[in-house]
Amino acid sequence: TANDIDLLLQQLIAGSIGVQQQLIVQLSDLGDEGLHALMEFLLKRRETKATWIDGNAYQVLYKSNAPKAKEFLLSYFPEGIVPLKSECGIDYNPLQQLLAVQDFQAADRLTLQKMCELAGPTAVQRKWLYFTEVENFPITDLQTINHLWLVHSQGKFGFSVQREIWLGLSKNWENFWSKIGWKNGNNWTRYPNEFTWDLSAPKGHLPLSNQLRGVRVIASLFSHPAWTNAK
Ligand code: UYC
Repeated sequence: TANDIDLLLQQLIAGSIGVQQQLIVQLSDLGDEGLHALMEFLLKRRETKATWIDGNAYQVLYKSNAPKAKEFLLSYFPEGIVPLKSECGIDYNPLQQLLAVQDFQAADRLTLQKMCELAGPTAVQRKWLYFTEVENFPITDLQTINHLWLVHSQGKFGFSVQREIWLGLSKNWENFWSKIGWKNGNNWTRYPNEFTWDLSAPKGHLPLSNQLRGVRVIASLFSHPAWTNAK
């Protein structure tokens, strides 16, 4: 009944993350009324920084075929729940759309593409990055890309997640690669088929950084001020 759903909504607003995650699943099975509660939830949280719980609620609405949900998202969240800020006029909406449907493989490729765009036309042609280019990336853009990954992966994927793991391993690359599933014993995980393109992957598995040309790019990414300067 409407009362039951209202109760679920109240619990969703007040609950711990684990409870919230379950309630979103529950509400997503309750048809239009459940979707409506999720809309209320997103509206209530609009002023605060989006977390992966908001991401979950958003994804349910985004993937549902309910016309009301479509209409709602178009009017209130036409570009998703993460503000797509860029200092370079880069459009991150295609990335948010891939992440909203959790097409992590395509999102991974587009992430590299967007970072090449950040680095400029020569990097776009080259299709990979120099570490010196990464150093000059604007904080805003890296934070936008990272926030998109975080929010749409239940906090599992993103450069900041990888960086925390790497720091926790005293910056030991070998241990880091094993931990995030890029290496198994002495064997590198082969691109693309051996990587795991869904949330069953180890924490920090995505996005990928090809190590073929060494660790300087990823090291530069991890020492970027984006992760230590709140903005
Ligand atoms: N690849 O092994 N990788 C490629 C990864 C390495 C290699 C692309 C990640 C190790 C070659 C992506 C890992 C290595 C190519 C990744 C990994 C290697 C290639 C496509 C675990 C050999 C080009 C986009 C660290 C020992 C030819 C891009 C081909 C591509 C990612 C080989 C995303 C995370 C050191 C030869 N590898 N790469 O950036 O097959 O080129 O496409 O990192």
